[in-house]
Amino acid sequence: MTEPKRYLVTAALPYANGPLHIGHLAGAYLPSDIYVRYLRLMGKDVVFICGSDEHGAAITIRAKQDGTTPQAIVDRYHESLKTTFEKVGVDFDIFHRTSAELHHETAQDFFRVLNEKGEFTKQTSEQYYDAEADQFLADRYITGTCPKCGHEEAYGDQCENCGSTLSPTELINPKSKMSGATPILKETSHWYLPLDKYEEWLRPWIVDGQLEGTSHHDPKAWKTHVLGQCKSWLDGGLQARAMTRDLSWGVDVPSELEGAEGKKLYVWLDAPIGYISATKQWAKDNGKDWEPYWKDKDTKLLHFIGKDNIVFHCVIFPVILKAHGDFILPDNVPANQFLNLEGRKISTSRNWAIWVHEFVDEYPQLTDVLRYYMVKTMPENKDSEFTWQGFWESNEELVNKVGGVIQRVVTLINRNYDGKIPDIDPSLSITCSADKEKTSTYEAEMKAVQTHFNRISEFIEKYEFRNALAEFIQLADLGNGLIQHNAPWALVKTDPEATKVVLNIGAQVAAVLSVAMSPFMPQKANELRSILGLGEFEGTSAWDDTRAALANNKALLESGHQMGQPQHLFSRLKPDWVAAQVQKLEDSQTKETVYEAVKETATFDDFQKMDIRTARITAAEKVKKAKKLLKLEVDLGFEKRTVVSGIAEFFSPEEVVGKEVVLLANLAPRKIRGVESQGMILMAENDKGELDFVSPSEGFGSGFVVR
Ligand code: B3M
Ligand code: ZN
Repeated sequence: MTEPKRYLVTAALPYANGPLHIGHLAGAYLPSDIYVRYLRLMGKDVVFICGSDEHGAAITIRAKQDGTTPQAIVDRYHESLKTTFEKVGVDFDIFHRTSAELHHETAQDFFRVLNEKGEFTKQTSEQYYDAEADQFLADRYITGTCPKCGHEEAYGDQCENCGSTLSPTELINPKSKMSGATPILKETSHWYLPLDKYEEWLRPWIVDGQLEGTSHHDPKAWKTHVLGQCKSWLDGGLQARAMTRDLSWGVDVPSELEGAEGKKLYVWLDAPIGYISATKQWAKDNGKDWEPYWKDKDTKLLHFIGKDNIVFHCVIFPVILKAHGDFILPDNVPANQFLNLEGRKISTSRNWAIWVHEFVDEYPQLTDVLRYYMVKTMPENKDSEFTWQGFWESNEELVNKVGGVIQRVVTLINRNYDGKIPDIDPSLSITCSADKEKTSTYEAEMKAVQTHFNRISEFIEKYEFRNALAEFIQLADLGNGLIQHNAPWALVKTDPEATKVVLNIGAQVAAVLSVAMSPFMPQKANELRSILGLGEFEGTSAWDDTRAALANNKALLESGHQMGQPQHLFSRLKPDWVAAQVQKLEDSQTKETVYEAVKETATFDDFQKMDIRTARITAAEKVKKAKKLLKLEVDLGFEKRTVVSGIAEFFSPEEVVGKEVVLLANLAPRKIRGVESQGMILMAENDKGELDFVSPSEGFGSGFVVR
């Protein structure tokens, strides 16, 4: 394949219905940001597109929950997402929004073109309708039991538990998300995109990468799990999919079309077109032309997404682009899988999540450590897991390995040579392993540096960010090993010339590290640049320059170059930090209510056997040596009973005297701790194990039957 002339990189448009959590970051935003930062440092022409997805059920349902309007929701979260991305260093060229007028126009134009070309079919069908909310229930407006896996909270378009694509009528026990009502079926007509019609070219394009008249891609470069998902859809047979909805929030179907009234574009039709409208807005703002980025076959188009968005980016959006004509198709869709958190699925509703804005506001100095750890545990090919222990260990690794080599090199160069890179005799040999007999030279070590650096590039270009990071650590290890084996603080007394070689290489390693870490940890990279007396990266092609320098045996820091003072790039975290973070997570989660299953059916006769009476507690005392028990005197009006009750952990004797209760009066007497208990007070127990009395209203009277 020829070298692309330009790159267009998109990251999935997050719904503007809530803040960003670490799962989002690991899924689409960090990998795309790293890739783009790398391309920029290679001097490539690249535009990095994102924005908020402001339509769809996610927004309207959130508005309903919060008792506000969809507009208020999207305004709030668009801003919040935008600042969060800035704070965590995800550096889009534009963060647009799908509620923008330019987007509505762009999406409607697409719809018109497809309609005029006859790409849609119009179909009438029965769909679920919520009579209470007066609304049709497509997609996420409806939930029910998944017919494939039995998950009870499956959506009308997808089951998040098993990943199946669903349609609302497949759900068992469907329920409206708007009112909780059981929906009825009602007729409605919509514009459909017959996906099966495009199978003929979709298969060869996805599987072989070849497609006449459009850009090609290398199918070998696609991730196995992405290709696998695509193939399974194709094998399952594609079906027509409705591209419009009966909704009040979204992009209007162009009003001149018959039957357009009350119809909106399907959110998954409008959202990916959001990439195009965002590019248009970016071009407008920067005096550029948007069209080559979307239409020129020399553009490399990449969509970074999470795995639940694969079908939309690999099948539906390509069909829309191709059906429209003029547009190129994605070269790759490097989707990531899901990130779990401390052994469980991330859940926004249960607040089992780490919110990015909260973390970066509380620990701004750890932002890049977060990025580093998120890459280390990135779900590139399978689901992975974030743990605070893992975070802590990653920080240690940065302190020991990356911080370690830099700190020692900078300190020793400052101490021995006033911070100036020493001039060296490259023919001298130095130690390169624990075995002192093994020697190396400046040139050989710099070759090894070059190999690591180039491998980092190769891995990034293959979207293998975890491997790239591992290679980066190996580069730091090379520097550490050199310092370790030569002990320049001692060597300087016996062999000052060899010491210069060791520290010179150490300085070159530090300089290469500053470049190599820049896509992953941009803030720390710039801090390191200033320690080394180098300028910031912004607007430079530092990666390509470094590559060229290493290829031409050119030093990155020339002899005599003045570096700055040593400074700690990373700091240790206390060992109890992990436990504190885990505790915080546990404490902040909203617990899901656990209900006991209803017991086996009892007949009315079974129930009739019980004699339950209203009663009043007239005396109470603790039962000795029994934490949980109170001995109660209970008045039934016609007689008094002694009852032993396991409520002492929740009620004191003083509190319960005078309480009106209900008593199972014909329970066979039993001895408890030597006291005969003549009945049982009925108590309610919640899912936390807390007890409360079941009581008639004050003054109801004792001895009466409960039936
Ligand atoms: N808003 C879905 C999601 O966050 C979505 C992506 C749109 S990309 C065009 O999962
Ligand atoms: Zn399922």
